[in-house]
Amino acid sequence: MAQEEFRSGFCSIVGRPNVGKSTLLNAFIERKLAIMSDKPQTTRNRILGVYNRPQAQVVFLDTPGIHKPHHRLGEYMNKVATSTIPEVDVVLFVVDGSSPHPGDGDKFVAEAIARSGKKAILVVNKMDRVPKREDWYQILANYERLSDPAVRSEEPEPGARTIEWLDVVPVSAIANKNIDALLDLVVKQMDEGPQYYPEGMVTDQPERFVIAEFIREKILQMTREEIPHSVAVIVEDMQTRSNGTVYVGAAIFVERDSQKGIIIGAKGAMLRDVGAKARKDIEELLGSKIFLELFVKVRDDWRNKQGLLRDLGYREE
Ligand SMILES: Nc1nc2c(ncn2[C@@H]2O[C@H](COP(=O)(O)OP(=O)(O)OP(=O)(O)O)[C@@H](O)[C@H]2O)c(=O)[nH]1
Ligand SMILES: [Mg+2]
Repeated sequence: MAQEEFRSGFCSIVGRPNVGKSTLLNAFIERKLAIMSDKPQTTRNRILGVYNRPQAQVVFLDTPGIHKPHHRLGEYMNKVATSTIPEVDVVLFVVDGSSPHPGDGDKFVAEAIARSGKKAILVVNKMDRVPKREDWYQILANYERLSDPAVRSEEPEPGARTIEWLDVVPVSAIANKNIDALLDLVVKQMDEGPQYYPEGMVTDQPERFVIAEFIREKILQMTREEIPHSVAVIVEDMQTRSNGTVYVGAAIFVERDSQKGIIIGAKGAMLRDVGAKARKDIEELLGSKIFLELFVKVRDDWRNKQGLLRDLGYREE
C-alpha cells in the first residue's frame, strides 16, 4: 500500500476585532498561546501556532482584528493582519454568529479576502449563544452572502470578486464545539508539503514575548475604557536564580500619568493583583516558580510614535 503523503501549509485566522480568533487558535493548539479578552483589539501581532497530526502540519496565524485605525498602532495592526491573507494556503474568516447580521467591519474584511482571490472557510463562531437551532440556518445564510460584492458594498467596484467559500462552519471556540470538524476541513485543503516546524515546537514566539502578553492580558481583563488600549508590556530582565526560581522584571508602559495611577491602584493593590494573576500563567508556561517584579512607566502618546512603537515590539519584520 502506498504511504500516505505528508500534507502541510499555512492558514490565516482573520476577522474584525473580538469575534474569537485567538480563542479559536488556542482551541486548535489546545493550549493558551494567544491572549484573549472581551476588549476589542486585544491581539496586536501575528501569533503563530503549529498544529500537528501524524501525516499533516498546519501553521496557523492568528492576527489582530481588522478595524478603522485611530492611531499608528492600529494602522500597524491592520497591516499585520491583511498582509497574511495573500501569503497563506487557506484563510479562515471568523465572524460572530451571536450577531445575526454582518456589520460594516465584517464587510470590510470580506472585501480584503475577495481582493486577494483566496479561497476561504467561513467560520461562524459563538454559536453557543444561539440556543434555537431554527435560527442557525438564517444566521449562516446571512454571513454566507458576504461572498457577493453587492452585499459587501452598495456600490461595488467594477470587477469586485465573489468569494468562493470552501465551507461554512458554525463553531463555538469557547465550548470547543465543532473544532475537530473544522480542523479536518483545514487539513483537507493542505497540499503535499514539508514539516515546516519540528514536532514539539508550538510557536515561534520568544518566551519573553509570551510572558509580556500574559501580563498585558491581565491588565486588559481588569481595566476599562482607554486603559486597555494604552498599555504595552516588555519583559526587560529574566534570570534563573540559584534556588531555581526565575526572576522576571517587566515594564508596563502607559500614555499618561493618570493612567499610571490607575494601573498601580490604591496602595498598589491593582498592580499586585495583576502580578498575582499573571504569575500563575507564567509559572505554568515555564514550569518553574517565578518572582515577578512590575514597573509602570509613562511614554507620552506612544501609540502614535514610530520610534516608540518599534521599541515596544510593534515593528514590521
Ligand atoms: N460565547 C462565546 N464567547 C466567545 C467565543 N469565542 C470567544 N469568545 C469571547 O469573545 C471575546 C473575544 O475573544 P478573543 O479570542 O480575544 O477575540 P479576537 O477575535 O481574538 O479579538 P481581537 O484580538 O481583539 O481581534 C472573549 O471575551 C472570548 O471569551 C465563543 O465561542 N462563544
Ligand atoms: Mg485576538
